[in-house]
Formats: sequence, structure tokens, C-alpha cells
Amino acid sequence: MALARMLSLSGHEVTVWSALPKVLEELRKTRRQKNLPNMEIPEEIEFNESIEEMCEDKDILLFAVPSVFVRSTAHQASSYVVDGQIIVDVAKGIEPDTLMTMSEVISSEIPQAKVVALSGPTHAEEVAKDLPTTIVAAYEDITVAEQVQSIFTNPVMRVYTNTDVKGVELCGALKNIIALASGISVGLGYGDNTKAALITRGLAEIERLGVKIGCLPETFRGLAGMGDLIVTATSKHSRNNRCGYFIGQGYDPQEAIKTVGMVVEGINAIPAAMTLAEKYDVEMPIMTTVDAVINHGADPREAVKELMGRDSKTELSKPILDLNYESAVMKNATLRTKGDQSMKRVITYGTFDLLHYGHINLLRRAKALGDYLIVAISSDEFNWNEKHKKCYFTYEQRKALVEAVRYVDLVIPEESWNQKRSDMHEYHIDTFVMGNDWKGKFDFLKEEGVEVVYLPRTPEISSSQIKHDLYDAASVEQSQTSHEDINTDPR
Ligand code: C2G
Repeated sequence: MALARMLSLSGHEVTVWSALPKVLEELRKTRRQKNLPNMEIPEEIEFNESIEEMCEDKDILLFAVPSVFVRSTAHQASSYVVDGQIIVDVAKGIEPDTLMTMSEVISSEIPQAKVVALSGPTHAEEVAKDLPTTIVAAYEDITVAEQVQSIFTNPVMRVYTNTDVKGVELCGALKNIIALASGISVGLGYGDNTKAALITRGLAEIERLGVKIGCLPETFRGLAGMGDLIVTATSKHSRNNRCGYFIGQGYDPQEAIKTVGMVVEGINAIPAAMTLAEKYDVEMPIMTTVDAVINHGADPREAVKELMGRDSKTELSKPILDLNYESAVMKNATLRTKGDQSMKRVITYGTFDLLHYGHINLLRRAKALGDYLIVAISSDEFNWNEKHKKCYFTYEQRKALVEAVRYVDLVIPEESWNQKRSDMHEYHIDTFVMGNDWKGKFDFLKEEGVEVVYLPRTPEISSSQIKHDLYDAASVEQSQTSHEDINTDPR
């Protein structure tokens, strides 16, 4: 209702549906939501019992139901949702038996929709008061996330985009468990030091699991991760925090939930968190302790003592040797460069479709010419409009592949033939490198003060060669199987 009010006040037409007709009746009559008594529901907001009508002609469908009702709600709506409909999910949680995040649950019921996760430090009580708030819209196609970004952006809401839906949703679900732990520590009479410890090490647990699942590390340092964890683990508005507090005070978990009187998503998320920790073999001591207290009757005070008594650990995620080696290389790089520059920067440009060893040979030799290699990858539009190349992989996919190459330090988009001159200055480039099929074509870049190097191409291999060979192989295979059919078919 807080988001409905915000969207309505920023000029959108908003209709609210609920599975409980009497709730709609009360909202219509009182124009108040019982958990947000001081928030007035704008007159322009309509209410509708028909989920079919709700799904007709909408720019977005916003799912804001408790995580345990997301599947049934999505199932009810599925047959009315049009192809390509953007659905925005703000429910946070993981389905215990399927381990699906909420957007995955909705997508499994409504495969024709594009489900965007919207998550971040956004307490409804503060959104209702128009207090400045930020949030992340996540979808693998950044342009769809940008559409949601524009709909939710207004003077009191700043929306950031992310493509790492899994990471954003994992944060949203698991941070509630850390908030329970934080509440328990306050209930036990512990102070801010303990709270800070639980937030910091709790986020480390979530990031460890997320990276194992393939999420982006920066997601956990972002608004859906760090941001939401801070606000949930420290705020009086947080139901998970309040529920934890009562448990720390000695309440039985079920009593504590009743006392809070609202959905405590952290408790719903514990079983899935434990299953994920086991499945991905990730140590999650804080969440395991919360599980012991909530679901296995462990005494909170004893549990904290156990946490504090664990064997000593390092904060570093990489083995010390790797880190020492990397810092030595960086230091060495500083020593090796000319003038005041911190390191020698090399750049190269290309499509890099169907990444093959010819590309890798080029990237390896380019990196050897300096300390930091930037690769400008041709965008889909640039490839199509300027290079008349139809790529097999999209820009995002080609970017992910090239970023995985250990010689590459940064990937940027190449959107026009003319960006090279300015790139040389923007990225403080020392050396520009291309395969020698481009020999002479970029000598003008010397005027920008950079070294221009053309490296011999790797003969015999190219993306077009790969496509050609595959096509030939497929057609040979095709003719063989049809030939075999004639021989083996009894008729
Ligand atoms: N390359 C190579 N050996 C191959 C194939 C490619 O050395 N067998 C090099 C190319 O010379 C180029 C880089 O790998 O330097 C990327 O190749 P493409 O993806 O084909 O790049 P191209 O289409 O040439 O685009 O503004 C410059 C353009 O974006 C370059």
C-alpha cells in the first residue's frame, strides 16, 4: 500500500487487488491500511476484487504479497497475464521445497511474463512518509530493469538497476535471518558492537553463498545487500528485528511471532537457507545458530557463547598467498611504469563473438604489453548497424565471456567507430592494440599520445569460420541420418 500510494502520487494509475475481499472493503471504506495508520490512501487509488481485470492493459503488475502466498497468487493470475507483461516482485523469500526465489516462483507459474525483482532498504513506514529511499530493480535484460526504474523513480525514490536477479533476491531473503539474529542479541542485552558484528559477518555469509551460486559480489555490497541488511537489522520498523528481540527476552519463537502480529519473513526463509548452505557446502554459522534457536530450542545466550568461541578465522576470501602475489604484481607494476602513472594501460577493441583461441592469443599478448588491459566490446547495435555482423551471443553474454579471461581487467562497450580518440584520454591509455588485419587503420591514434601496436592474427581460426564449419557439419550429419533412415527403415 505504501508503494501504491507513492506510485499514485507520482502520477501513475494504480489499482489494488487482494485475495481477501473484506480487506479490500475495509481499505475502500477507511482509506487506511491497518499497519500504516498514519498513511492516507489517495482517492485516485482504485480497488478491484477481479484478478482478471487486474491483469488487463497494465504497464506493470506489482506483486506485494507475503512470500508464502506468491505461488498461489501467481497461479491465480497466470491465465490472464499477457505475453511479455512486466511483473515487479517486492516479496522477499525463498520457497523451502523448491529453493526458488520469488521471481523464479512467479516465472514458473507465469512463464510468459518478465519478472523484475525490486528490493532494497525500503521500510513501508518510511516510504509512507515520503522519506528519501533507494531501491534496486533487477532483471537480466537491463533495458527491462530500466523501464521499471523509470516507473518507480520520483523525488522520494531513487531506483538503481542490476542484472543479478539471483543475488538481489538472495540478499532480500537471507538478510531477514540476520535481522532475527540482531534482534536476539538486543533482546539478550548486547550492544551495538554485537549488532555490527552480526551485520558484517552475516553479510559475509550471504555473499559466500551467493558467489558460490554464481551471483555478482558487488550485489552484496549494494542496496539489496548491505543497504537492506543495515535497515532491517537496526530499525525498530523491522518485524524480524522485533521478533528476534522478544526471543532474546526469553519468548518462545511462536509467542514472539504472535506478539509481533505480522509476517516474519526471516523465519520462513530459515529452512531454505539451511538447505542451500548444505547444497553449496557453505559455512553459515550465524544463520545456523538462528535456526538452532528458532527451530531446535537452543538457548540464545548459550548460542552466542558458541558463536564467540568458534576457531579464529581470517576475513580474507582469497588464500593469503594469492593476495600476496597479486599485491606484489601491483607493486611491481607501479615500479615498472614511466613517470607518475600508476600502471601501464592497454586497450583493444572487437566483437569477440564465439570467443576462440585466436581472440585469447590476442588478449594474452595485449596484456603482456602492460599491466592493465581494457577490452572495448562492440555493442549489439554497433555490430548490426556499423559492422553488419549478426552475433551469436548478445553483448552481455560476450562481455561475461571476455571478463572471465584472466588477461582482461575491464570490459567497456564499443558503440561507435569514433570513440577511440576520447577513450584514450578517458581511460589514460598507454598502448592501443589490434590484430594486424587492421594494420595502419588506427595510426591516427598516435596523435593522442598512445603507442599503436598491430599483432599478427592467429591464422585459420575466426568466428565466421566456426559458423561455416558447424553449418557444413550439420548438413553432412543431416544427410547421413536421412540416408541411414532409408537403409534401416523396414519399409
Ligand atoms: N583476432 C586474431 N586472430 C583471429 C581472430 C581475431 O588476432 N583468428 C583478433 C582481431 O584482429 C581483433 C580481435 O581479435 O583484434 C577481435 O576480433 P573481432 O571480434 O573479429 O573484432 P573485429 O570485428 O575485427 O572488430 O573498432 C575495432 C573493431 O571493433 C574490431
